Amino acid sequence: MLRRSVFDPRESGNRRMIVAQVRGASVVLWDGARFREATVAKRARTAASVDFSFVAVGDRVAVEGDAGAVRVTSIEPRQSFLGRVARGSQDRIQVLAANAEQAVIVASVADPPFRPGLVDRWALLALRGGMTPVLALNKVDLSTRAAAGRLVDEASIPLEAIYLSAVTGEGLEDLRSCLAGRTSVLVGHSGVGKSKILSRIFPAEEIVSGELSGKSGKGRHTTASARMYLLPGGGHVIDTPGVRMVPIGPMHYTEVAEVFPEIHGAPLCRFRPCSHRTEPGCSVKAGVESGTVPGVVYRRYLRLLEEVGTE
Ligand SMILES: Nc1nc2c(ncn2[C@@H]2O[C@H](COP(=O)(O)OP(=O)(O)OP(=O)(O)O)[C@@H](O)[C@H]2O)c(=O)[nH]1
Ligand SMILES: [Mg+2]
Ligand SMILES: [Zn+2]
Repeated sequence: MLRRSVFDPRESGNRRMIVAQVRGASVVLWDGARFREATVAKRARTAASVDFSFVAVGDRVAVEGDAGAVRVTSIEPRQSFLGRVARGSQDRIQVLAANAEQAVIVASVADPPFRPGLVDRWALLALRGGMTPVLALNKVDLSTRAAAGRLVDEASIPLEAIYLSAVTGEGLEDLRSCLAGRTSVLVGHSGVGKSKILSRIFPAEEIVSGELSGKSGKGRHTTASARMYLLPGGGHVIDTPGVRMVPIGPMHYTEVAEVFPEIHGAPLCRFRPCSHRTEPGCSVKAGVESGTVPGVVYRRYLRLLEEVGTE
């Protein structure tokens, strides 16, 4: 019989944990059994790429230390990330969440109104970071399920869509089964209901969602920083703060086309690569004429091109 090898201090003192929250210079880690605070060693910080946030929720890290004080010594390379251009910088990526399989893009049918262009942007960021984008259209109680379906159909959103209401609970089971056993991140504009949805899925957790607060009725509790919640059957969900802008940052126009199947899957154009804007012999423009490429899709594509350029 094989004898277990002699005690290696690194086996007990150097373990892997998941970042559940980032609090300035310190982090909250999930060690598989409980959450614990930890600091980040300088060498972990300096080893990270300067182009990306050095630590993000969902990161897997190696730690040293004991029950008293845990320290992150290194951050593992990310399997996937959801990032956007950091404010005030064109080339630094702020990583909202790491290592999730899917990005659940939360939108609402009303209050705030549904904006297909934002769904495209999030889908682009998800695909770029190696995550599968899924749409969760919330607040169907403010309209009807059928009308919500029409919003998505008319915009020709190419994603798997879940329709739900965090208030009535309609569709919540569909979302639950979409999340079960997977690692996901919820993204979307402020006020669409991300936290409210999670408070229905994790009733035991204290999740502050944006009810009007205070005597004046003004001031909303919005999520201040990303946080990870654990699913009982395995997997986790990361709640993120709503962002006002979703700049897609530096990207080639051919990447933009990838988010629109009607454009991406169009027959080859005469010139390649083709920006499908002004080039002669463009099959996408022909498709818009003949109706195989919906006009709404083409217009959203053109709007994104204005941001990335066609050079
Ligand atoms: N009618 C209706 N209201 C909802 C629903 N879901 C959430 N709300 C309300 O929408 C508001 C915003 O909800 P939050 O869960 O805080 O939204 P959020 O997406 O987490 O917002 P941020 O944290 O700012 O990104 C709150 O007043 C909720 O009560 C829903 O399904 N139907
Ligand atoms: Mg929130
Ligand atoms: Zn073309």
